[in-house]
Amino acid sequence: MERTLVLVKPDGVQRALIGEIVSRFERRGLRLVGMKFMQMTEDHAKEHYGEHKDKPFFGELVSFITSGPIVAMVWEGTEAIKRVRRMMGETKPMDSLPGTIRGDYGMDMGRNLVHGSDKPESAAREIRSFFADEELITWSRDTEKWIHDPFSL
Ligand code: IDP
Ligand code: MG
Repeated sequence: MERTLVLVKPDGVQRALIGEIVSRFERRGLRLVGMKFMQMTEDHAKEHYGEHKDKPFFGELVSFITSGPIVAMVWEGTEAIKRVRRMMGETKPMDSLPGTIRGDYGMDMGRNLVHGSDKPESAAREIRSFFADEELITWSRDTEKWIHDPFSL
C-alpha cells in the first residue's frame, strides 16, 4: 500500500473540476484518506516546489499555486504514486493522452490542473507538509473485495 499527495490546483478549482478529478480517483479504486480545501502560503509553495527553485518558471509556479484555493488530498492504494501519475498524464497537457486528467482538460503546462507526488520519498515529504497525522484516516471499504483480487501479485 502506498499513499500519495494530490493537489487540485487553482485552475482546477476555478474551472469547477474538483468533483470530476476526485471522482476519477475514487472510481479507480483508490481510497481517500485525507482532504482539505485551502490556500497555500508563499513559504509553503516555495518549499513544496523546492526542486524547481533554480528553474526560470519558479516564480510563476509559486505565484500561480498561491493565487487561489486548492484541494489537497491523500490517496491510498497499491502503487498509488504511479497509478495517480498515469491518471494525471504528462506535465505538458499537449503530450498527455485523452483519458488522462491533463489530456482531457488541459491546454498549457502552467495550467495543468493537478499535482501528484512523483516518488515515495516525495510523497512522504509532501503528505507531511500538508497534513497532520490525525488528519489522515485509516479505514477500509466494504467494497474492497470487489476491487482487489487477493490472488493477484
Ligand atoms: P509534474 O507536475 O508533472 O510533476 P514538474 O516537472 O514537477 O511536473 O513541474 C511542476 C510544475 O511546474 C508542473 O506541473 C507545471 O505546472 C510547472 N512547469 C514545469 N515545467 C514547466 C515549464 O517548462 N514551464 C512552465 N511551467 C512548468
Ligand atoms: Mg513534480
